[in-house]
Amino acid sequence: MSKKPIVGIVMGSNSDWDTMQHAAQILEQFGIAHEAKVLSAHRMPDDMFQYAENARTNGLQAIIAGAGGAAHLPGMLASKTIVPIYGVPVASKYLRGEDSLYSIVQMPKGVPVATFAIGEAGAANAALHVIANLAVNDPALAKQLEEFRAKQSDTARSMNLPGY
Ligand code: RP5
Repeated sequence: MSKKPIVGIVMGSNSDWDTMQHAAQILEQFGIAHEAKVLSAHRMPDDMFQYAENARTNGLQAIIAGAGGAAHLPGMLASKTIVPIYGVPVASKYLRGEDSLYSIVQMPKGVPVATFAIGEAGAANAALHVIANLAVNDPALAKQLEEFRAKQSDTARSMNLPGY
């Protein structure tokens, strides 16, 4: 993307990319300038704080943060910036992402993280939610989102079941 990013997609490890790429694909599809990078809360905490501290001045309007296991990245970003954080629990090896979900969703009162479903649906929906928020003040984007939803409805309507 050559335009200055307005949405950041960050994740704890490149092993999260299989999941998080679904957020990137949606933003790409809607033509939203974004960046994607590994930013680990535990392995590179200073970088994480710097990213959060500079997010607003760098022009970010939303940050989609994915992590698995002890998934502290979304919450810690939220503690350092008022840019809205959209948390995506990545499925973990042993607890299949329930640990990630609980780590992200149970924020203390006053420091919110909008938390989505575990995995691919959560990543895609986080991006769609960012788009819905941007569309509030962007009629062209709102039209695009309406069209996306209408197409989805058509697909569901044309679904057939074997024998019916
Ligand atoms: C978390 O630990 C990452 O978000 C990832 O989901 C998980 C495992 O990371 P790797 O060991 O695969 O790098 O920090």
